[in-house]
Amino acid sequence: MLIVDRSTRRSLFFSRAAVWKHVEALREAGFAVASGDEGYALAGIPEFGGPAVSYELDAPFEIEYHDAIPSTNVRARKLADEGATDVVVLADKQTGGRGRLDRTWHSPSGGIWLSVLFRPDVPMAETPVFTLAAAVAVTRAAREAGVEAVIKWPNDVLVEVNGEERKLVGILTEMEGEADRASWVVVGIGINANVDPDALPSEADATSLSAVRGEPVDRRRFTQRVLETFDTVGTDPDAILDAWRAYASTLGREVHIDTSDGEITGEAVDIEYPGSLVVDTGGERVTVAAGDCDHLRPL
Ligand code: BT5
Repeated sequence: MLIVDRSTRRSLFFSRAAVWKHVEALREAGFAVASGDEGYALAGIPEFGGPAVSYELDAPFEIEYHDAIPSTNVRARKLADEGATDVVVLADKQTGGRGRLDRTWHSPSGGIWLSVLFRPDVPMAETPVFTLAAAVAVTRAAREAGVEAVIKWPNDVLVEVNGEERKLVGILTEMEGEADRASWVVVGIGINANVDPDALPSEADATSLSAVRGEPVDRRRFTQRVLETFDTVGTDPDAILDAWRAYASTLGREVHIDTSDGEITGEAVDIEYPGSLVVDTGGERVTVAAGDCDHLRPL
């Protein structure tokens, strides 16, 4: 059977049975393949799933998809222990999703729950920059989908609904290694995509892309855009910081931050590599590496 590779224009020869086997595999993965006199043609891509996200993905990640899994971060950490890299664990639903400090992350079906496992050549202390990169990637994808998302330091993506900021995305970055070099990094990103906000905890002040848009988002494309931006922006610290500043709702706001060393209140004035917030407390400028942040009132 003659097949023409469109990119190289070379003709390839396969047996009819080999082609049929591939077409059947595509159909089993949910792709619609039409057959006619001219041969086979791709007629439909599944809404979500591993093959769907891999198809035309412009980023070097292998996708491991699960309809349901306890936690994509836990699975990615296991893959890290086994030596894997450049893998994205993706799920439609999590049954044991985790936030920071072992908080629960609600992950009903219809969301985009994913963890990116990679092995960057950076010291451990610089890994917070990947949380910023993930926030930038999701915010950009949300804006492309018509949702005016903003970033709240350090790890939330929010959107304003009726004058109130509601949480759309949470990010949990985990890593292991020696001080001078991380062995692996797992960036977990939880996106309330096509989820009914009533299925999320009321105290979380959460919303979803579908609730804000009034219609579902294309989860395949959205996931691809997040991974593509994460892959390109993630290697350029200046680009990350510039994009982060442009999307941040925290800068210029009065904030209250709970840190392991105590509480800080003041005006958030800048972000510094690799992800510290600079707060003007009135008397001095304090650099905060980590903490739980509340936006007080607009300045
Ligand atoms: C986070 O923690 O925001 C990080 C969440 C990371 C979730 C992803 S999903 C893929 C990967 N696999 C995992 O197991 N985790 C990652 P934190 O800042 O600690 O916020 C947690 C708080 O957010 C909870 O205490 C709730 O109040 C609230 N919350 C829980 N589920 C939520 C949801 N779906 N949407 C918005 N808020 C939620």
